[in-house]
Amino acid sequence: MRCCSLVVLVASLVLHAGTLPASAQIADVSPLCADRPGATGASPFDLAAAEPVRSGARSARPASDLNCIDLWSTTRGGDAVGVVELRRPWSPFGVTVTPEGRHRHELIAWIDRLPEPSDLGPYTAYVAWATPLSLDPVVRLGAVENGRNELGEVAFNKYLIWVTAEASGDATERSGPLIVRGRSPSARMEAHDLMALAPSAEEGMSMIPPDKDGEAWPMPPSYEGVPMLPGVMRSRPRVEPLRPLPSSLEAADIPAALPRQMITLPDGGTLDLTAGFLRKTVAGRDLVMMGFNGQIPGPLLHVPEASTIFVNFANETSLPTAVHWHGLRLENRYDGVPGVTQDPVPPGGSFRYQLRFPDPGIYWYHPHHREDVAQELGLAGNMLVEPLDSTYYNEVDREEILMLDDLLLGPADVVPYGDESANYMLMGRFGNIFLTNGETEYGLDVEAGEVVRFHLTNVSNTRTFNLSFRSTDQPESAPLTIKAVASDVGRFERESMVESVVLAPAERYVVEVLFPEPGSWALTNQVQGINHRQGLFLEETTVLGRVAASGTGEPATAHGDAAETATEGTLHAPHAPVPDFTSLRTHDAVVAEIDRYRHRFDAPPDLELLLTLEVDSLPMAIEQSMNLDWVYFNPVEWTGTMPVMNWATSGAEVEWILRDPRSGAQNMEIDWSFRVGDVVKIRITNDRAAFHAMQHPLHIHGQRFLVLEQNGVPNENLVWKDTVLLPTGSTTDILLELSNPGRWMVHCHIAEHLESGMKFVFDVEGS
Ligand SMILES: [Cu+2]
Repeated sequence: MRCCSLVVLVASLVLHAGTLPASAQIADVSPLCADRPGATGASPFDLAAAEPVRSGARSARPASDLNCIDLWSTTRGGDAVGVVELRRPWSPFGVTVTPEGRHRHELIAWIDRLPEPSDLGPYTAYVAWATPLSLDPVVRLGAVENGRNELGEVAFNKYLIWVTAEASGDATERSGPLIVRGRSPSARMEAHDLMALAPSAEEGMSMIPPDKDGEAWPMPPSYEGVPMLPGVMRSRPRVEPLRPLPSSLEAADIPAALPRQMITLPDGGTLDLTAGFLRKTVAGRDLVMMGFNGQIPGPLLHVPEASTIFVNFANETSLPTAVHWHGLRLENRYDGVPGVTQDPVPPGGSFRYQLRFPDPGIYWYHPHHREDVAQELGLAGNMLVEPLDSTYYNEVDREEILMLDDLLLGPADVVPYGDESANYMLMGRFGNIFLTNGETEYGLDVEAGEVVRFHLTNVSNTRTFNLSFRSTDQPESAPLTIKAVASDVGRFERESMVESVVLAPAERYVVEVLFPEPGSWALTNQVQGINHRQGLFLEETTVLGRVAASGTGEPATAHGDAAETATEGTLHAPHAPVPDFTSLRTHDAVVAEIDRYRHRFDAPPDLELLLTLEVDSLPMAIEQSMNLDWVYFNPVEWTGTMPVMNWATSGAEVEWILRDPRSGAQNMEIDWSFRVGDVVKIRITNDRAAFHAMQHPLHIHGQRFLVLEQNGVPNENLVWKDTVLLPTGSTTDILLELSNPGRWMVHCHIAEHLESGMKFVFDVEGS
């Protein structure tokens, strides 16, 4: 739809830059920011160059505007100009944030044409500073000069960069005149002009009938503290509501949910697994949900590495379904993707799966047919694949398998889903109730000094978590240090210490935590949402559970779900003293395995993908409001601050797209084919110019891959993955190993994006 104007505008920008004399360009600016006006030497007074897409031609906005800060001169600075790259410091995760969820950036500034400081007055040096828009505090970044300057790390939400002339390069407080300055990309967000929007909001109403069936759609929960525009408030989804329930005959026999059971299976073992309805009380509502074997989460399958098991699956729900075994490099016909590897299992039907587990680690299983409905209603379980090598992990005192989720509840029941297609199609369906292992409050008792290994899986439809352990006595103190050990398909090359864990839908991380002293720690999700209407960041802090560390030396007492403690008790290691928690292992076997591929890392990409979306016939109030949001997108949309707008969108208006830019094919038109043994480098660009750009956790079935670099910055500590978080406006290179023959799906793991069609299938022929 917007492709043609994109091409024309990009071309005109390139021509514009190309007409500048080469001598005016700043040398050696990173490729990420090379197209910025400061870098190309454009006049600082050429506002068209500074904001090239202000006049409705938004498709031309390059990703650099989310990752670079333009520096402009004040009158005193003359021709001085510059650009600052916001480079992500390395972390084990797809984005690097503080425990509060603020994005961390290393700032690298290229500055040119600064005059001699002494020409301006009694000054000898220039100093750079960063300050939030409140102007307090003003943080010294360091002395700067013409050329490249490393300014250290900044993690403010919205901020300004100043360069001032100072009497000394060592100045610790700013006192001299401002010479060049810039503002963070996020600082472009301003409060929406409600007066400008109001007429279009009313006008938009004629585009959407209030409701085809009277009041079939109850209004969804709002986001506390963020009111919506009146026009948006009157929008309704164009699809009918869907709330899967058992037939009235069956309803009386629906059992109450059971706690999760751990089922240990030997090589060759068989599991009977039934998806069905159950009753569960969540946050005071008595709900009919779904579960595997009557449990939420589903049974925890505990199997040895390199084993094969059989699963007799039966569908006793009212929806066609199938079970996908996420992350397993198994035989293709058991991958559980309806329409690709099998027919959907109808209500009352069954299917026998054969699973093999070539890789140790934590995996999970869930439906791959309307997963926006069935997975959210409770159909998800974990598989813990026990390594054959007893030294694979560190010695710890106990292991916990945590499934992180959220659920969207109205006053009495689950908010209905879309029938003909999913709704919440723009951002995905954020829940308003957090569930950890199916419960609103997770509890764990340990003894002070114990180390716990947590196997974390995010099974939510769209929410990305930022998890930390904070002292409940001193919530302002630094959170506990977390050791990142492994991710989706194995261990990192090297263990590393972090303060919080970023977990996108379908990703897994294995981490270890030392509870150093008696006390209580809150498992906390802390993120920065955006109040788009006011152009403000909004901190959201949610306590998901508590870990109590006793100092008495007595055995830990049961807490929380007693049955679960009993069934998973065999995972508790003996209380031997644990080796020094602060030591970090390098996993030589992982390094050696990846060494086979390193010669490919710097090769040009073999294939490319562009992640974008097309919208059609959106209600005008929503479209107008989103036009204003487009000025800035957070690398991650952490929470659902625009629930009504999001709720009113469905497949009728929104299509999320995976596009092969070389062929123009998109979604199921893409027909890549490979042979077993192929290794391909794929460059994935998350289109900043998309009408509503956001992150996508991209999942590749049946294979494994390495994340080589993001925005041109190499990944310095690799791990095999099956799902990668692609931040808004970023470019990510992955190296995909084709080890497993068959027809395999690639898709966004935001359940609603998948439902809108954001998927394709590639073929791998046997060698
Ligand atoms: Cu997506």
